[in-house]
Amino acid sequence: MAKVPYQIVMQQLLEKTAELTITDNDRIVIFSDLHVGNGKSLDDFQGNSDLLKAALSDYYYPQDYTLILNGDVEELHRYSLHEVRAHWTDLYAIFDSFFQKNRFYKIFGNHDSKLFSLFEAQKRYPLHESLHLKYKNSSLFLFHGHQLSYYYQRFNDLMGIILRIIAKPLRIKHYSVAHDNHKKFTIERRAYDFAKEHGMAAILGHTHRPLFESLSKIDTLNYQIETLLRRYHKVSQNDRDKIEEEVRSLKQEVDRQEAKEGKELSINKVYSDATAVPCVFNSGCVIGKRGMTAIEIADGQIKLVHWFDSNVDKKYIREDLDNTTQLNKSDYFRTVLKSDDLDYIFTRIRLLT
Ligand SMILES: [Mn+2]
Repeated sequence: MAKVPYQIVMQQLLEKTAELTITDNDRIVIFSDLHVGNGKSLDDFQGNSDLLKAALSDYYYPQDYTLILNGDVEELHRYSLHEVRAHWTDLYAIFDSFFQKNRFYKIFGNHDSKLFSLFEAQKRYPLHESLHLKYKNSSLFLFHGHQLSYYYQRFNDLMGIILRIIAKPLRIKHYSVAHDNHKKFTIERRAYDFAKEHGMAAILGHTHRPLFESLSKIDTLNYQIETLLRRYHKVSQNDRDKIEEEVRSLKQEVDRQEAKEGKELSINKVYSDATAVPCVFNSGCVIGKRGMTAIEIADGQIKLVHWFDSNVDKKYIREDLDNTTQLNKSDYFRTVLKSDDLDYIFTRIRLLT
């Protein structure tokens, strides 16, 4: 079959990528889409900046994690690199501490792609377009994700101009693919096809929608509902009442999520007649209203985690005590949303592709 442009772009990306071999002793944390600005009121990063700094310096750094930033770190469509670096010196000091220990990788996205054309000395850190993590005989391929869209390849420079000229004076906050469900889906679907074709796992950002094993939050909620409904007829009346209650509350959560995000197109729904291959992961973003998400790889496992400030969000403290831990004595918490063994995931990818 003839290759379409994004497949050619992705193939080249894979061929020229930097490689990093990891073992069960390595710990990796991946954040993407920080969109760091100038610290003023329109800076999308401002809201969770203290949360990120605390998570990095008080949790990931002391636990020997390697930090990977998977694109859209600086918001250079709106701000100059100079004003970003001048304001967030403490954040760069934290990046420096990881870098000095040789535990720092920076990948660029579409909002910070300007860095690529700078002289090495101006970049501050080596800059990658992608990173190939080799684990045993398996591969995790990290890239920001804008490479999967024609639109961003062709019009990225124009978008920068539009944001500077129009959005900034009108005080429009973050404008991105994050708000367009169809664009998100196209990118996820292409990531899925690419990863599946190569028998690898893809880890991206860009859409701001967290994915784990190719499933979104709504997919996961729907799976939970399915599982409960299958059990319903096999259990006692007493348990049925409990199941009914649980199903109603999950359904409410699906409705809330859809009201917020719009009805989503999902990899899972398109492939509803087949089993979704667990080959796409997305770290979400750092600039969420209720906190930030990240992907962790440690001790042979991969996890999707959510960090939040208990003054902003109490949901997980109420509901998910087992998976939620407090950061020292701060107001910050980390909750594990999903986790699985890498060996199990790669066995499924191998057998299902
Ligand atoms: Mn992006």
